[in-house]
Amino acid sequence: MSWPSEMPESVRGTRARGTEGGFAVVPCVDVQGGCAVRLTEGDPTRETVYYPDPVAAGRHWLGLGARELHVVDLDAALGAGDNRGAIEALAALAAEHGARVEVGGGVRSLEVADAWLARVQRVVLGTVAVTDPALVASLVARYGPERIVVSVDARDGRVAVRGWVETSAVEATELARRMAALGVRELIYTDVSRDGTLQGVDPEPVARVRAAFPHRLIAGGGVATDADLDLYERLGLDGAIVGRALYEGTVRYPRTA
Ligand code: AMZ
Repeated sequence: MSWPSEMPESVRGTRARGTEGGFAVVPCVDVQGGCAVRLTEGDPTRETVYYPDPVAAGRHWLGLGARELHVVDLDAALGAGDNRGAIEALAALAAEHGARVEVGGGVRSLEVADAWLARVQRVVLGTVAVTDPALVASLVARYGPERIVVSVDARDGRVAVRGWVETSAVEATELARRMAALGVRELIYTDVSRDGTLQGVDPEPVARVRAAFPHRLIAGGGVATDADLDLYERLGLDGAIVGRALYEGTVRYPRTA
């Protein structure tokens, strides 16, 4: 593996922080039943459809200058089919705009990861970080840490898996440490109980993960206003993935400093 855990803290810190210049705000396109949606607290029955076609959602954010899109196949995460065709079309559009795409949801085998990584820049791994860490390590070894992102989605401090239907016994901070030791260099941390609620950010859990993971850390949700983005930035995060607040227009996009 190219990132031994014995690497001195100072080197890891330098390498990990600020390498991509500034705090990133990444629009999220969640896909369920072929539509671009947002769920409330990840509950598939509490769905708001924002665009009937994910490509239209992508066109909107790319048209506003997005350099990166975070795309989730919710049906695949929930084990209820998939939206591969629609997401491939969205990825093709992003490529035309020179924008980077990361895809998560149902990436739980080498074959699925290989298929996505032939089409998009990065995959996002959730469930397998808990159930199959050896797969995470082999993907990092095969593709390099810049193409493998791990999503730590927590409910009351414990990691939620399989479409957030199950809550594992593993603590978010413990998983963050384990992933760093495996060579993972970017995490997305999501507070499941705030996702899609426009309640605003609870700084404590994310600050604990910040302390546990000395590399690139992105907040996966919970943003309601520009003040939440400022708070994440002050906590030392490298960016935030924003869904409902962007679709509802409660945060500015693009964000100017
Ligand atoms: O909203 C949900 N119920 C949900 C969701 N957004 N469930 C999973 N996910 C996302 C995770 C991560 O990006 O945030 O799916 C990905 C993980 O999927 P998997 O299949 O690897 O656990």
